[in-house]
Order: sequence, then structure tokens, then C-alpha cells
Amino acid sequence: MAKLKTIEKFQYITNQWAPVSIEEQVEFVCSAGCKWIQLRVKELSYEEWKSIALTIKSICKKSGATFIINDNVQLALELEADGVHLGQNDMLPKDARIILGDHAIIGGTANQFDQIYNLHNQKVDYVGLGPYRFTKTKKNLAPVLGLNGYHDIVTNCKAHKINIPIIGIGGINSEHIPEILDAGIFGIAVSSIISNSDSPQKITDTILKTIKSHKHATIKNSR
Ligand code: TZP
Ligand code: MG
Repeated sequence: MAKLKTIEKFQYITNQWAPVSIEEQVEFVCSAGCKWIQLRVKELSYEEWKSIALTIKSICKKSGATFIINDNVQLALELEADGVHLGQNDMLPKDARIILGDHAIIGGTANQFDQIYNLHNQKVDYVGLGPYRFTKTKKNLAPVLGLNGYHDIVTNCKAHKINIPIIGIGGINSEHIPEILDAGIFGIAVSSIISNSDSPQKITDTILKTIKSHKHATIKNSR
């Protein structure tokens, strides 16, 4: 039987520019219970990228966390990662699907409803929607959406019967979680709030507890 694709409500995105290494970041968040890691690196050679990815893959395996590679479909194929996350300027999700197969988790980035519509047509498994707020983590940041932007986009998705897990991203901290989930967003992805913190496990724990105690959190989405 095909493995269920569980999309986690809390996703950690690695930060190459943080005071601690990517490997340490992933050890910290996984030890605190995070079950979804997206390896995001920029401007590394394929071999450098692969070397980090192999370590992250083994930490994820040990922790039972889903291992997603940002941008690099070839590396995800070679390392048999659980999936890839693709931005608007990366390979098209429908082409990645042909390469990686049906079992792979494929996520895409969106900043507007029409991008979600397009990603949904390409049968992505989830959408990362952002930025919610300004963040320094991403260069060439798309326009900030805020809560009103999230509300408008969720309303549009409902009107078009698009029922796909949407993950909020960009400038999010634990205080924003209730309002984001109340807006109909499925979950959240964070990077700098954890990677730049002196107590990454504590923040991870707070985020996980906040999500778990949220009134809509009983609906578990699997595609
Ligand atoms: N896309 C939009 S924001 C972001 C990505 C990959 C990085 C995460 O942002 P933050 O503010 O560090 O959590
Ligand atoms: Mg990208």
C-alpha cells in the first residue's frame, strides 16, 4: 500500500546564516519533537549540498522526521529524500513529479491566489504561502501578505474548492500561530525565530504546544 503523505503543521526550515550549524539546528528541533525538516541552502556546490543533506537525512531518519530538500530535485532523487520544496523560479512541480514519482512529497511556494491555483493544478501536496511578515531570511522577498492577505486567499481557495494544506511562512513567531490557524491556514514554517535563538528547543516546544492546543488542530491532513 502506498505510504500516506502526512503534511506536518510545524515545519522547520534550515538557516545557513545562523550562529549555529545546520546540523545543530536540525538536532535541536528534532530533539524537541519537530517532525518536518526542509533543508534550505543557497550558493553551495552540489557536492557541498549533498554532504550536508546526507547528515540531515540521517538525523531525520533517527527522529522519524520528514526530510524535504529545497530547490534541488536531482539531489532529492539521488538521496531518496521524502520530497522537495519548489519556489516560483525552480523546476515546475509537474516536471518534478515525473522525476520523483507519486510517492514523493512536492510542495510549492505561493504569494498570490493564482499561484496556488496553478500549483494545485500541478498536484502539489502542500503550498508554502508567504511572506506573512517581513523577514531577512529570504532575499527578493515577495509582498508581505499579513492576516488580511491570508484571509483573502483562503476565501478564494474555498470559493474555487481548492482544499490543499497551506503552510504560512515568513516572519512568524509563536504568538502569530492562533491568528494564522484561525484564518484557515493549515500550519506554519519557521526558520530564523529558532535558528537565531539561544533556546531553540524551548521555542520548538512552545510552537508545538501552541499548535496542538489550537481548537482546529484535531483535523489531521493526509493526502
Ligand atoms: N520564504 C519566505 S520567508 C522564508 C522563506 C523560505 C524563510 C523563513 O522566514 P523566517 O522569518 O526566518 O521564519
Ligand atoms: Mg527555491
